[in-house]
Amino acid sequence: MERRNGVILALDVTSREEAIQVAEAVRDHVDAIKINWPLILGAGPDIISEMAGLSPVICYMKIADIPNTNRLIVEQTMARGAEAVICHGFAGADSARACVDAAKGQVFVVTEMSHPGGQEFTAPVAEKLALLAKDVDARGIVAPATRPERVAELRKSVGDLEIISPGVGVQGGKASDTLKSGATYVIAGRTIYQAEDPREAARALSEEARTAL
Ligand code: OMP
Repeated sequence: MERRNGVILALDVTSREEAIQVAEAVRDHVDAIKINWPLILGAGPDIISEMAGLSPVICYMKIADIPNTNRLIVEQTMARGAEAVICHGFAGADSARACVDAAKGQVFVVTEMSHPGGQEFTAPVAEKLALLAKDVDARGIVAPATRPERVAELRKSVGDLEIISPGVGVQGGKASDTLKSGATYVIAGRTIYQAEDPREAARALSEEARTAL
């Protein structure tokens, strides 16, 4: 994917029709679409291929299993046309490495999560998770747009790895602050797909984001 707007759409709708409608409306203003369990369970796994026909796709399968199961999940996902996957690091370096091998490097490792509960267990080990991402040669990390100061700190740990940051809009994060703090892309879901005019919401967000690239 190419960084034209600095925005990734989190497409957490549950119907195939709505997913296609929103994706077609906003795809000029986002650089990729992130697909999570709600859409995969609602529309079936072939939605990954369908979306990949419209935009680069990143899949957040919350992968956090033993290495062999991680490999099987990632192989199934990549075979459907995903560009990258997101995995958790807390299952250990061998589990994350299995994802990296199966995705040929196209893996983002979750560090500190963006919601309030992310401060309970993920924040204290976020730097370790970021270093793990570097050790296993991942493409990048996931860090919280709700805490731009943490994005800046995690940027120091990962050097030139990519940082994708969820939490913009409804969760309270601001795209330009997050990008200025070192994120490569921000991730936004409800603030786009629940807007009265998703295309206009995506256009406005990408305009703000581009000022900070
Ligand atoms: P909105 O809150 O609607 O913008 O959606 C955010 C998206 O990012 C959802 O798909 C979440 O599952 C995802 N996400 C977080 O919100 N916080 C995190 O720490 C990690 C993720 C993620 O890795 O995608």
